[in-house]
Amino acid sequence: MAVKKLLRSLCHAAACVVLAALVVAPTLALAQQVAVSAAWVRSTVAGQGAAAAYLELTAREPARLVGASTPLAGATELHQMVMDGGVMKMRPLPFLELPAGKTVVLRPGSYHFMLLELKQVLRAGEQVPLSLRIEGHDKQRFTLDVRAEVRGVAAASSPASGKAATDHAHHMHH
Ligand SMILES: [Cu+2]
Repeated sequence: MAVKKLLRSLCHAAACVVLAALVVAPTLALAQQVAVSAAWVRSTVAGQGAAAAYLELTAREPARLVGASTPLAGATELHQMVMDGGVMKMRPLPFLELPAGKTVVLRPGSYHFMLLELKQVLRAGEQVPLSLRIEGHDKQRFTLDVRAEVRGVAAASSPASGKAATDHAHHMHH
């Protein structure tokens, strides 16, 4: 029994070392290939279930922004604002291309992350941890951790509550 247990733990240790070599080392190198700046999230009021997040990315090598997550939201979606019959609407995007050397800006009225199922009110001045998922040109994915500052902006002042209001707030942000 003891030998079997020891073998199993050795196997796990070996697997960990291999994983660390395969995943962690390239991740550190890859993370330096994309610079993130000006990250911010719109503040919310009590009962509001969604908030938009914005930031700027500059990739050294061609890459793709494929998603994000934060412990403060149940889900995070990448969105794009589009004109549809004269009305601005937003739609989910599977990814956003990050051309080499070009700064891609997520800003109000354009690309943004939508933080959904918010677990708390986001007050101006607070920080929201965001984990950005990026896919390198070699299809290897890695995570970039950034902190977004919560900013109070007039458009975020609509009072809202409940599920219906969450959807309402979702659209009020744009
Ligand atoms: Cu949106």
